Amino acid sequence: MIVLYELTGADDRRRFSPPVWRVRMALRHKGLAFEGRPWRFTEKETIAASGGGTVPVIVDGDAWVRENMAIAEYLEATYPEGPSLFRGPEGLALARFMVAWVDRTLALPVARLIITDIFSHLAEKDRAYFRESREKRFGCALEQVCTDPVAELASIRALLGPARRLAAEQPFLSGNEPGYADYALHGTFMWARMMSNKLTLADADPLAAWLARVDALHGGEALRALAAVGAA
Ligand SMILES: N[C@@H](CCC(=O)N[C@@H](CS)C(=O)NCC(=O)O)C(=O)O
Repeated sequence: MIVLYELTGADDRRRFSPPVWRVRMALRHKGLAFEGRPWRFTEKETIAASGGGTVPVIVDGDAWVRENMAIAEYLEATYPEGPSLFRGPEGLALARFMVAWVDRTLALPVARLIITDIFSHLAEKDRAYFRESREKRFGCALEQVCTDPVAELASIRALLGPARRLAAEQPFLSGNEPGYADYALHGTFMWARMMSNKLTLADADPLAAWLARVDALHGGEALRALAAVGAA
């Protein structure tokens, strides 16, 4: 069975990595059986055979695959019989764009908004590593990273504009059916909601309806995970 290493907080059920959520949804989408294995920042040696120190990592028989987009493409190529994540080369291109857009545009501001909440949910053994590495990245104490959460949230909502426009015109970012382009953005909302209550959408926001549609997919995979940690 495929193993997926999943970044977790102190509670094993608090799986919060955005790219890992993309892969979890992709595995469900393709109907593949897998075991999600809790992994923490300081357990680098456990995934060393992947050639890197970040998750997602999957192990499928002898194959170790890392990097969410590479894993999605691996799953699509290796298990063509399951429902497609891309539905052709244009869908693959859209998914690649969506991954790049989310990673380059949204990851940093969302991290700023929720960073102290992330810290508060981490396992004790991960805290010093997280504080040191993120304070180096942001150039200040975690507590100083977001001085104006109201302005940060407004700015994130504005950044979501292109996805909002798509969501107003079609049920999924991938079109009439969900695909990896949807999971690319959905992972960010899983990250935020598993760890914090600060990333909210207005009720009338078309993205709120889109999020509810993706949350309900695959037997309510996302909803179950949120409920398990008291987040939904
Ligand atoms: N480009 C990678 C990014 C992976 C990544 O940065 N993962 C984070 C969790 S969201 C991680 O494992 N970080 C380990 C660390 O910071 O030491 C992908 O999309 O798979």
